[in-house]
Amino acid sequence: MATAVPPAASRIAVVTGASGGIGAATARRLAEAGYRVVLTARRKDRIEALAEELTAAGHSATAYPLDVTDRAAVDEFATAFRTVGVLVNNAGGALGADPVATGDPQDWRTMYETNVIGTLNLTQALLPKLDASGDGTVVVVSSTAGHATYEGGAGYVAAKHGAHVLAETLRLEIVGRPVRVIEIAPGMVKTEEFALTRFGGDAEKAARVYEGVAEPLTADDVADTVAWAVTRPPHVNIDLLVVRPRAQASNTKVHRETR
Ligand code: 8X3
Repeated sequence: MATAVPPAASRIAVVTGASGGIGAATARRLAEAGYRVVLTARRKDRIEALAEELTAAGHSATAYPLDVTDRAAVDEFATAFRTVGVLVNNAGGALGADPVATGDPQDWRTMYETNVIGTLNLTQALLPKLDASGDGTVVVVSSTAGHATYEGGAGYVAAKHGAHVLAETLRLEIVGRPVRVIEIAPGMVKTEEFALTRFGGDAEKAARVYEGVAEPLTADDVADTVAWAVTRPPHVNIDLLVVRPRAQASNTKVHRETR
């Protein structure tokens, strides 16, 4: 017999990296779906502003400043909850686009820390609470970089492969428990910060990533897939959802319009 979907209203959804881009858009979507959203990110002012905006719109939203790589802080954060319905591991990002021959090892380390260890920290700390909810969902927002490589991408690709493996392995290990593990792997998404951060604030280099691409995905396009996957009935596990703009056939095959 199909299990009824528990009402979102009483359920908490924690979103990491909620200060902008996909994280902020996902928090909005989940709030609209009725979840009590908890926004986390390092930038307190941004998550507080979003929490206020969502609250003013009649949703339930709170902000909790958090660095996902700080395990002690993550453990302390977890004590705030008895149960958690949804954890969206979105915090992460890319640094640099150098070839393997010249890439900065510190960038590689930082990417591993944020994309993999950050996801590990939150998942470990909240897994008992997700279990306790009776119907928990862990979402890992990975990337198409977690599935295939491209020149200049190795540091980020390695980290995102790590996030992908974490999701796959966790799903095997906790089967039988009331927690789903969903991986959403977006391709080219144009957000205000992803490419800018990758290129150390160089706006020209950042703009080149999307040059001639008619319609890269937006943060909301990805948030829509996260919300869709999360709101399926509890027995339905969307293991992996790859989402790209129509103009992108693979990580290395992108249609660019020339003027
Ligand atoms: C973002 C996709 O192509 O920049 O996660 O690696 S890509």
